Amino acid sequence: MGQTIAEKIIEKHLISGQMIKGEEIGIRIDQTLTQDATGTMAYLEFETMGIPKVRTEKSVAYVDHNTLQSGFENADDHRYIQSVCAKYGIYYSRPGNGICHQVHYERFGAPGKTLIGSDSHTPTGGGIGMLAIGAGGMDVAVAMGGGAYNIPMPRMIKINLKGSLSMGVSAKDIILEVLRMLSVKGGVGAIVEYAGEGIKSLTIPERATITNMGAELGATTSIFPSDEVTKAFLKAQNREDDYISLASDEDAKYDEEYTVDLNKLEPLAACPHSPDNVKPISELKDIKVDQVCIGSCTNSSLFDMMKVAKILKGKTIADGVSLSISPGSRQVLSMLSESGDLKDLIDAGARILECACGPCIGMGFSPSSNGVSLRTFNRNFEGRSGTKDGQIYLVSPETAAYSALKGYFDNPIDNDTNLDIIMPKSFTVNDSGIIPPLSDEEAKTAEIRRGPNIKEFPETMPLEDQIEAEILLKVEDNITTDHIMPAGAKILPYRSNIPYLSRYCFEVCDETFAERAISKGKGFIVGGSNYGQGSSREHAALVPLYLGVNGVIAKSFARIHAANLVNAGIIPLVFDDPSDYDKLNEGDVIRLQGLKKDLNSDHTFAINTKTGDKFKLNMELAPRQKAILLAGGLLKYTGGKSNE
Ligand code: MIC
Ligand code: SF4
Repeated sequence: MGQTIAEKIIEKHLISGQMIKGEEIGIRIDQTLTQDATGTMAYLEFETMGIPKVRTEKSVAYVDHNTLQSGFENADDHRYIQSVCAKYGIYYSRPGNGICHQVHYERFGAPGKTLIGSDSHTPTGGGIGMLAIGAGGMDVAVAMGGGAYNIPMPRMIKINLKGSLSMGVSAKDIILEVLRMLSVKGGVGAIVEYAGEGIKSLTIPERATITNMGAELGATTSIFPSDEVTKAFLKAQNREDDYISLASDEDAKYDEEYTVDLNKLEPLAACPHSPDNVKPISELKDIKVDQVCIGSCTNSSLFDMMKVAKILKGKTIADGVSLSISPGSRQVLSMLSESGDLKDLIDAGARILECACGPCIGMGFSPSSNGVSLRTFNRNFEGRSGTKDGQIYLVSPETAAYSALKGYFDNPIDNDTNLDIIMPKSFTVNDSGIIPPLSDEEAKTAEIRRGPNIKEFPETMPLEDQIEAEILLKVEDNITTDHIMPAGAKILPYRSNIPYLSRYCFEVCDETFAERAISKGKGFIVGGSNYGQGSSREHAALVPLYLGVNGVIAKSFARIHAANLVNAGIIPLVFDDPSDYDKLNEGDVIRLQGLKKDLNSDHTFAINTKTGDKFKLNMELAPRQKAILLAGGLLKYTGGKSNE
């Protein structure tokens, strides 16, 4: 039987399990990436494994999130990461060199390879035909040590792209349309493959925009074929040798198929506060705009920036608008300065920020009270911008640039600037922002440099047979890891300091949560469906662990977060009957008994000691995950196995 692109890559990398949908498989990982906000923790975890050198083909540590350095904390963490890289054979991408996903596909990614990254937008690499998956830091640490990465074998979704985009309609509008069709839950447990004649006209940066926001579908990853466009891109990056051609077989079987007619597509926006709350720009025309931010790993390529420069050239942004532009990488910025496009951006009134995540993760540039902010980013969750009432709309670079000029939403198709961009035949390659690994000899004497902001991470514990504890918090559907463990300029510097971070846990939902959890010393969280969507931050599991949370009961979980909970030794429990959610209240006490035995039968019965209600909870976990819970978390499980 024919295979999909993803199935071909998985088969080549399969270490354990069978490629049967839903069953756990283990795959060999060729490359890993980390960024600094999750990297410090991932490397602390890697260090506990006692392995002398990474066992991947290539591992890269990027510094792109915490570049504010307002205190010693960030700079110390960066120094720690750099010293770990020197010691363990890892490439170090310095602050200012660019956003991990953008730099990775420019300089390291390769079709047919597997990549896991401690960042949920790692699937950006699918734009060049990589099987690129976001994971928690512990999983990345294990992969760096040569261990398999385990996922349930995904189902396959095919999206046919028909026709070609009209002027002013963008790759961002394609993925927004897919989000409108499938929702933030539509991709859970699936790999999304793009096919059809429409892909030929899409450049690599456009494909990367689409695979990047596959994370917002909840998908395991998204992938494009590797074709002549991929080859030309790699050649232009001076990496032609990394090219292989990759396509699905004609008789490949997909579980779901959809078609997007590019000819009919119009510019779209994801409205507050969810990436799937999508509306046509034509319906938003009268909305006044206060702020426009162009950049992030979704839309910060040279291709995007050149389009923006064409729109802004010779014009000035509206009086009431503040415009920020963060180019995705040093290569992008350097080429913009060579071509003169940078001058057009500056002269139009843009504030040029450094090549980093910046406003996307709330590192400055928070909107004014109730401010309307148009962003080319990928997430518009409540509070993520740094203000609770910021009205964040996710749009294409074209919509962002035209609207910055007008001061109101402006539809790119109502404008006539020629936006045809010819991709360069060769990019300016200057890898001075990347420090390669040391030789084995030099690495022996390299020292790890730890700063005082690095605190112990909480000890994970083996699953208890009986848990009786209060429901500390009940939250609704689609709770994000930004709700559970917020980021932003004030807190992000403390990603290696779990005790400090814990004060802010669930702050957006309930400011009293952390204090109450500490005083009780144990408890449950009850969630709706898709609990833990969004970021891969394992802090959203480690912090609740520190606060004493024993289990999370939800209608369903997002993939990376569920894995992070298990890795941290917290049991994820799923309502067998979702209507039982309605019968639970904060303050109710839940009793679970005989959990260890019940783990074998994939379900248990819980008793609400307040109401006497009995309800069924599912624990459909892979045998490996059950063993992790019994061992007391992934590191203990891995340590135990290596001592066997
Ligand atoms: C995000 O976009 O939310 C982040 C910040 O990049 C996260 C990682 C993190 O929380 O450090 C992600 O997407 O995984
Ligand atoms: Fe950085 Fe934003 Fe991309 Fe996350 S989504 S990696 S914060 S640019």
